[in-house]
Amino acid sequence: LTRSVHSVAVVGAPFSRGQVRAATRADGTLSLERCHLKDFGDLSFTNVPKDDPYNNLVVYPRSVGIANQELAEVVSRAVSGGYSCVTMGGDHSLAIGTIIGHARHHPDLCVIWVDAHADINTPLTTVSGNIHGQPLSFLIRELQDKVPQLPGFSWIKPCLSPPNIVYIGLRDVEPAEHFILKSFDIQYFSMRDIDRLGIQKVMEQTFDRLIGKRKRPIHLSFDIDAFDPKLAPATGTPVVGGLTYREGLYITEEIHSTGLLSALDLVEVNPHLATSEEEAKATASLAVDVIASSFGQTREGGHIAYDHLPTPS
Ligand code: HAR
Ligand code: MN
Ligand code: MN
Ligand code: MN
Repeated sequence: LTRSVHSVAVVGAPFSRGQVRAATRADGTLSLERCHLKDFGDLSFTNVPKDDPYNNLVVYPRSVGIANQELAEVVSRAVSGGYSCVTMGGDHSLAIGTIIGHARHHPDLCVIWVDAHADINTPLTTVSGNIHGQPLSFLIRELQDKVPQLPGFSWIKPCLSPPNIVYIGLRDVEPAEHFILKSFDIQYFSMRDIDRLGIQKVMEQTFDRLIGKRKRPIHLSFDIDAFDPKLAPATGTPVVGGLTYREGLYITEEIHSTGLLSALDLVEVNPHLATSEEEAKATASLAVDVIASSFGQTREGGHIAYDHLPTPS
């Protein structure tokens, strides 16, 4: 049995300025079977002093902008070097940098966004002011006449179009976000859709839409808050009624099976928000399971140690 080996780059991106509460890279080491791991280390970001809110509302625009610019460089280097790039966050504003960096090498990429939230507010529709609720608004070409340029964002080149994005797991979508999803015909599978269709049909329809006509690289942006808060309590904006462990891992197993996964963000894991050591550990180990499963760890078991049976003599 031959099994392909993946070269995986791991980037730690402890962003926290896309939201008010701090977030960090999940603790612990990552090891993946059948993968060559290259640790690109943790990026150290410069927090820009005097980073006044845009419109008195959108917080830390310059810090988020520059951090993403640096992250885009690293991701684009990793992907050009033949690696699949895993970025461990950090808040979801980092997807601005990872997707732009990824798209520099693979302009035809598609995005599967697994999240309780749509993260598609514009700086003019946001209520919270947090940029982690807005990343997709900066990335979608067709939306740009509705998006003001934030300080620190002038380097950004939007690289996505609505047909190349599918959401899974939504259950906390604001009115303006819902309006955007509907008017730009962006496909989403809410938790209600998962209840209706089952996760298997959801994945079939996701792939029909994104890679049915043409194979292309997949960028998986996985927000740990897509899971039910019972499973992933150590996160900033938990929402009841989320993915089960089995649904979550089915998503990543199916994505691995396509052979097209090219970059993965694992975001919003924040051990500081856990109320106990167990909560922090459970959330971090769930994040590791998501990553491992995305790169080929299966629940039915892999036979890495066994390629023949002992024979009685
Ligand atoms: N929609 C809300 C906002 O715009 C909440 C966003 C929460 N974001 C994340 N990322 N945790 O998914 O602020
Ligand atoms: Mn998110
Ligand atoms: Mn979320
Ligand atoms: Mn594989």
